[in-house]
Amino acid sequence: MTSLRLLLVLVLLQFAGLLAWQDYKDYKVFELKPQDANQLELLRRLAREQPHWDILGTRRSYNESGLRVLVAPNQVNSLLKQLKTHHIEHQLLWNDMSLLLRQQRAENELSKSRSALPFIDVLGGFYTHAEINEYLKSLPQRYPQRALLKQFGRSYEGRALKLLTINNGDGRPNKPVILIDATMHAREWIAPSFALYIIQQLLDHNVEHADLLQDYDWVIMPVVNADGYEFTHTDSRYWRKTRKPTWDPENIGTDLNRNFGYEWGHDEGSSADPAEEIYRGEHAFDQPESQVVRDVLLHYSDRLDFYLSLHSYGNYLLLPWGHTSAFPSNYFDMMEVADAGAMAIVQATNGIYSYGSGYHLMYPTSGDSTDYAVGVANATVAITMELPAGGFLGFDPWVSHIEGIVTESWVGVRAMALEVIRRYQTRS
Ligand code: 0X9
Ligand code: ZN
Repeated sequence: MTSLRLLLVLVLLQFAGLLAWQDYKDYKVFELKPQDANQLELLRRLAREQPHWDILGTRRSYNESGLRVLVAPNQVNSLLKQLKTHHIEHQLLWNDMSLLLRQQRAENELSKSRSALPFIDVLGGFYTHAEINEYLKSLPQRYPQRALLKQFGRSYEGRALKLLTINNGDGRPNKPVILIDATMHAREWIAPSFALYIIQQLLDHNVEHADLLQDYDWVIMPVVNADGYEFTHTDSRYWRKTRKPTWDPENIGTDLNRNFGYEWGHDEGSSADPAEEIYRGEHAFDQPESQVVRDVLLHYSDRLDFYLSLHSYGNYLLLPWGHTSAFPSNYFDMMEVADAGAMAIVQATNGIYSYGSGYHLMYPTSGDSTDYAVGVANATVAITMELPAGGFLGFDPWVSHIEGIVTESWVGVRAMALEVIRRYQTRS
């Protein structure tokens, strides 16, 4: 029966694939091993100049090994030439990405078919935006005193952007707020899974987590970039940006995390070129999805103690600022919060997170959401959490990895929230 089902899923996927799915046939994955800061910088430059080479995350390390680059078959020769010219060590890791993606899709579909909407098994699959919304819609009925579903707007393609507020049902209004969003970047699939896991923890284990809900309301938005995220399920697994066309007919999409209106538009940390993955848009907030996050942040700005934006990957807790090497005035308070999270994780699982300013630790960003949260929306603490890498390119954990990642991450978020509560709860 199981193998018959698997076969059916594979046939259906094959059929769907004919319609839209980019199958990444013969796309190769190379591991690049920069030996020093100069070589790393060179790779970052190449990654920007060669949008066809998806050098995924020119961050400092990938599990302490190299950087991985996904290249189309017709780009392989030019990549190899550059690597040779600059003496950059490298190794072919995978010859045909389509095989892996097909296996991952089959694993996900089979695993998801075991639960029926509106119930979902967060640990048993990656869900689409439509499925997540259906699940979210069911929560206020199931938890009438404690869960409230809100909508601040729609995506460019018209998808409803939902957020859930969770409280302990004591009826006390306007408590200070812990606000979490996820999936600003479409391909970072572990982020919405983790947001859903947090929702389930707070709703189903409310007695165990009474300390988190006593004096605080939680506001959680699992999918910000709904169009991009849906596109990664239906068309192209490694899409990052939104799906709104740009002025350039050749290139669709804007990086939402470069589109926020605080210190927007610097060439250090964002790009004016729609071909690039960090394209910032023509104006700050010219994307409906960043407008929604802006409006949510501003709505809660008089009581926003903690804003957490979930991304992947890299095991980082990144603090503002992204746009300058300087630090916000309460930087060291934020560091204590990050420290609490990192310490809790290392104790629980030996997982290692680095924490500090995003500018210094990862790379500069102009127009990111945490800079806006602190610079304009009055957030006391704002952190970008880069969840652990998974799967082959970091963005693509297997279903079987979800549980390990989200349970570990929850230890960290719980500890950070408790530290925020300990430090700032007098506001309530
Ligand atoms: O580039 C981003 O938007 C974030 N990284 S990701 O790999 N998820 O795309 C990092 C943003 C955090 N801020 C800084 N690094 N300054
Ligand atoms: Zn991201």
